[in-house]
Amino acid sequence: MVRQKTILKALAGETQDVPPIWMMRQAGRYLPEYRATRAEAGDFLSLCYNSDLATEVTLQPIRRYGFDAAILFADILLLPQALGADLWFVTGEGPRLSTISDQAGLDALKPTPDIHETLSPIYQTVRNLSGALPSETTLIGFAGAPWTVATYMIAGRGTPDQGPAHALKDENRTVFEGLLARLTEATIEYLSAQIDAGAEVVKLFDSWAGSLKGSDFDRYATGPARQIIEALKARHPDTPVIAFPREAGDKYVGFHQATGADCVALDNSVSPGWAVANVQKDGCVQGNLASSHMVTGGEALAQETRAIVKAFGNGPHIFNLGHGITPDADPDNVQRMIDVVRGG
Ligand code: 1CP
Repeated sequence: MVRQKTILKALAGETQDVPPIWMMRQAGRYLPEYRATRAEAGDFLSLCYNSDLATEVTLQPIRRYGFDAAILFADILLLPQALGADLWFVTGEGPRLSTISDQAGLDALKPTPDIHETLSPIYQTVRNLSGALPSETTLIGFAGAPWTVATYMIAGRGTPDQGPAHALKDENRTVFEGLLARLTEATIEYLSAQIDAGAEVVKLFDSWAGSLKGSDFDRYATGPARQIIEALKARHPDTPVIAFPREAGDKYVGFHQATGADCVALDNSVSPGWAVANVQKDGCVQGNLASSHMVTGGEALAQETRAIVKAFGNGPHIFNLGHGITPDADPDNVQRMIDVVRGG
């Protein structure tokens, strides 16, 4: 009998003495070995589409820290590119895309089955990783949730308040909802192909869910997540799904049932005590240490890590940060966090 992987146990609802741990953006600029491989690739997108180098950077944090999960190295904005949007990254600023604002722009997107042509190197990375990871390490695939991806496609860049996407929603609901429907359909195919290639778990990142309020949240965050998870479960009933409706606040309550997610990932704006009573009662949760501790370290890092492990310790829990680790983080602080979680 092969012992089941710790991440899969947590996702099956098991409470463990030591929670499994991985970290959002664990392959990233805070690691010197990542910066070296990225320099070799030339730029960020070339790194994403080079299966050998993307495999290498995915493995780097596993080698250095022995995390319980590896997350495929790619980006949520590759899907819009596969649908026909122009995409480039401005150094020091972030992503830029061609924008969609009307029916003609929506109609110009490529048909869903065509996405696999652009995304085939990503599936190759997943296949490489399936063969290369240690037997105890779980491979996580991912995609952006339709709302979050749409905010970038509408604005053409990252925005602090998702203003352009909210404006299109209010001014031309048909185009806005049409775009979300196209993204929902394409995300199902993209994640399904990652699972076929060997992803053992998939995660849906709704990084900007928090700016959807009231019934908008239900329609544009919960609704698409439910549709995607339903379709994935019909095809891949044994593959767990993690949903991350970041900054959902009160809307975290009931998100497991409303979407069918096996695990709900928590940002660090919710307190562990509240989340235990209101969210973990429904199933596995992931999170939620503030990523700033990876910069500042010290006794506060150890104390806060211990408090999170303790608070979530009576139910299924995957230890993680509340958002991605930042480039200014100290790699030694990551080791310290892991040592505390594992009881060192
Ligand atoms: O210069 C570099 O090397 C680029 C930095 C970088 C990295 C390391 C970007 C640009 N993307 C990534 C990888 C990435 N992105 C992963 C890989 C796996 C891992 O976690 O190690 C994942 C899962 C993502 C997901 C992603 N991309 C999200 C959702 C999660 C989140 O952080 O909220 C979002 C919103 C993006 C868009 C994006 N890509 C990159 C940047 C800087 C951004 C944010 C842009 C913005 O809103 O300003």
